[in-house]
Parts: sequence; C-alpha cells; structure tokens
Amino acid sequence: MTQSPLLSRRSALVSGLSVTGMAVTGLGLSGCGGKTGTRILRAADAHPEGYPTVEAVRAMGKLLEERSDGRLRLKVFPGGQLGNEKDTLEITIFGGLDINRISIAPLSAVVPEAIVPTLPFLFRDRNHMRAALDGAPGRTILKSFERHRLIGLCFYDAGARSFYTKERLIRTPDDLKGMKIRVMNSDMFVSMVEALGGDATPMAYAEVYQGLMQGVVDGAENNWPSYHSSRHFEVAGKYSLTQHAMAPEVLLVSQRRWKTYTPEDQALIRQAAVDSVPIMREIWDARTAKAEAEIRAAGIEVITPDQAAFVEKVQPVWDKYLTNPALRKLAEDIQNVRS
Ligand code: GTR
Repeated sequence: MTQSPLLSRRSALVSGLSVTGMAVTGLGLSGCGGKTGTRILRAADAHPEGYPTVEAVRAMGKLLEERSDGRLRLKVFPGGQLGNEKDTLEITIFGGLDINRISIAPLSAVVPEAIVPTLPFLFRDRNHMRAALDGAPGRTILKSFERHRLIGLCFYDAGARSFYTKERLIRTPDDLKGMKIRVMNSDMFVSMVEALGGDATPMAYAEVYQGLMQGVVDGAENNWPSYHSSRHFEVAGKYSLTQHAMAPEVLLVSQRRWKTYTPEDQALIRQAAVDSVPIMREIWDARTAKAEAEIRAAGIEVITPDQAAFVEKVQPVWDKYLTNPALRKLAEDIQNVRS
C-alpha cells in the first residue's frame, strides 16, 4: 500500500472522529445514533472473510448485539481494507477505530510487555500457550496496553509459525544463510531471523505474495491457516516446521473510544470478547487441520526439523529483549505455567 491512500484514510477516520465525536463520515461507516441509539463499532482485520479471526470477531458482534438488545453492533472490515496492521494500530491509538484484531508482534514497538509472548520457543505447545494467556501472565500483558492508549480485550490463537521457502528446505539454521526472509514489522522477529543466520526483511502481510513471486524475498514464516489462506504455498512450496514462535493475536480497543462507552457497555464489550475466545479456538483448530490437509494434498514438501540448533541460536535474542527484571519475570512466569 502506498502512503497517500493510507494517510487520507487515516485522516478521514481520525477527523471523522473529531468532527462528530463518534461517527465516521465519508467512508460509509456509521457511528453513534444518539444517546439511546445504536452504536456501530468498527473492527479491522488484515485477514479475509472466513478466516478464524474474522469469524471470531463476528461471533463477538453477535453476542454484543444480543446482550445489548441491538444497541451495540459490530461491523467488521476484513481483508486489510482499513490498512495493514502497523497502520491500523496507529489508527486505533489515535481513536479512529473501535476494535482492531492484529498480531501482537507489531505492538511490541509500542508496548514492551508485548514482546514477551513473541519470543522464540517460549511456549511449549498449544495448551501451554492457551493456559499462559488465559492466566495471570496474559492478564498482565493485556493490562500493560493501558499505559499506551489501548485497551486489550483478549488474545486469539495464532498457532505456531514456521519457515516456508521457494528453493530450499530449512533443516538447520545454516540453511537460512543468505536467504531473504520476510518478517512482520517487529524488531524481535528481525533479530530472531538474523540470529538464525537469515536476512530479515520486514514487509506488510498483503505484500508478501508479490514479494515471493518477484523474488524480493526467498521465504517467509507463518502458521498453517495463514500459509494457506494467503496462497503463499503456491509460490513458496517448501514448509519447514520449525515452529519457532507462537505470537498470539490480540483484540484491541482504542482508549480514546473506550472512554465514550458507559461502564455497563464497557463490561458488555469485554465479556463478549472473552466469550468469543472459545469460539475462536474451535474454529481455529478446525481451520488448522483443513489448511494442513489441503496444503499436503497440493504436494507441498513439508519437513519437521530438529529444533535443538534453532533453540540454541536464538538465546541471545531473549537476552536482547528481556531488558529489565519485570520483563524477565513475565517470561519466567509464562514458562512456569503448567498445562
Ligand atoms: C498472521 C497473523 C496476522 C499477520 C500475519 C503476518 O499469522 O494472523 O495478523 O500478522 O500473520 O505475518 O503479517
């Protein structure tokens, strides 16, 4: 995406907010219908229609609408219509969006605690990740957003990320040498790929397919559902299951917008988000199995490398990002969560 459409979209969103206090005009987006009227909460997602995160936010919207007798409604803008994750994060902070579903990875530029759950090989497996994020460490992380003009509603699953490449499978870190690997907009992900010997290239998700096609990058990394729905497997058909990170998704609300809701409505929004988590997990598990089956059926080469050498190489990355006792404790607390 070029800068100008985004900037104009952002100024439309933000100025719409400042002009009307609540409603956004000019984009066909409705807002507040008066004190007793309907409020439409606008939600952004980079994923397309039907993706588990989009479905989960829709499920949240349904709960919200039922529980508020139709007063609070949620309108989802999927497929990156409102910009890539780095941009929608900024828009959310400025108060131009009600709800934003993004990976926690780009948030780490704003919230130091957000780095912790992105650390490589932190979670032992899916159950450990879920238990840690549902428990005290998850609550600490969500709470930390409040110091940065954001409200964290809940986490969603994002599975385990692994490398996919065009030419060569990744059996050991040495195989990454000289390879340009697309990463999310996150310093931690850049450091991780560099520690493993690769050449990290931050790029917006929507640009990766083209980047792979044109050889701007040699590979990327993601979970089964994203590798599948983005069709990246068509252009980078070698999937090495390193499972190096389980950076979760987050559901954010702009604090500026949050303050415009009554405490009762805030409670309804929080509860609807929390109640959408088990729904999301069910959709996620089914979607992961389906994506894996379809990718394997398409003849994609899939290997499971030994993780030991990868784990060893990324140790300096932990030291680099756990820069104070509070962050180190958060990482330890996560490791100590039993599952
Ligand atoms: C996906 C995640 C997206 C986005 C994407 C990426 O797994 O759901 O929010 O962060 O990865 O690689 O940019």
